[in-house]
Amino acid sequence: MTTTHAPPLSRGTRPGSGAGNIVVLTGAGISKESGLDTFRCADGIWNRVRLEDVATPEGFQRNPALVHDFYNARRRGLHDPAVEPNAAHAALARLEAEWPGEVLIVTQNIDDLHERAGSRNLIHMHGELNKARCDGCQGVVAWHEDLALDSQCPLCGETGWMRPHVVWFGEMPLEMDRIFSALDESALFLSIGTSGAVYPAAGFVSHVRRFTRARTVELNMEPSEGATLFQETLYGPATRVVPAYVEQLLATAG
Ligand code: BV8
Repeated sequence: MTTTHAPPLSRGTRPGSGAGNIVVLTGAGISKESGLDTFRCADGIWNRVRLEDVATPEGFQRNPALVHDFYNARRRGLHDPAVEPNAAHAALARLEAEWPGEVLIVTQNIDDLHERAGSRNLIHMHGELNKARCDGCQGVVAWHEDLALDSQCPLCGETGWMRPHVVWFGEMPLEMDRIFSALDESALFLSIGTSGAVYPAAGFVSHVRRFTRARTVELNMEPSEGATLFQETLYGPATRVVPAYVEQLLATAG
């Protein structure tokens, strides 16, 4: 585990001074040790399937059955009893419960491991595998089994309009206003388990540096594409570095 430390911040902006709010961005790396694949690692999803075919509206238009198969396989994988929240998810749920200020998790992940670990203040900016959306009535419903072209919308009764409630490339991520409001009020921005390859999430650290005095920290297996933008970095498996960092943070809580 390697660590780089910036000079201590001036008093008042030091996280843990009581009122400091924390925004935590997570990516696929936080779920890796729970048995879920990442996207860009050597054994990642985008090395097995083209994102243009399964994670774009054009791909869905071209071959909806292929896209349904892709997300059905991932949804079934998520429901495997062996797939459970890990110590990193649990540490973030503890941080939310024990930190004196607000803690918001903004996850790029579409799995439900943060919720299952106990996190409540959570935004899935790229959608959720356990939800489906009807392109007919725009209704969003819980969905745990396979989706297909002839799936019926439980809200409007139409068939042929159901799709995964997932944000594809070229689509607007969810709850962006709420995310930027939280970033603007943050005293600490943590980025965990993300390659920093996908925008607008990858741009959050630049936004925080430009418009706030928040401390920026990256916890990852290896330097992300935005690593140099972080004042502090800790590298190693999330189940090791995240609990250690949360422990240290709570020890400083005012
Ligand atoms: C949009 C679907 C605008 C769900 C995904 C500049 C500004 C704005 C947009 C763009 C821009 N430049 C380009 C764009 C377009 C595009 C984009 O960013 N393209 C990239 C490829 C350049 N962005 C978009 O299209 C976004 N939409 O901008 O809309 C708009 C404006 C007006 C009107 C309409 C629209 C939408 C982006 C969302 C796309 N959907 N997924 C799904 O199938 O899951 S993104 C996909 O990548 C994943 O979902 C994931 O969320 C995301 C990021 O991946 P990571 O989570 O970081 O995973 P990755 O594998 O890359 O990295 C894992 C990391 O973990 C690694 O660093 C690894 O070292 C580490 N790790 C591994 N093991 C461990 C570990 N760390 C700790 N412990 C371990 N054990």
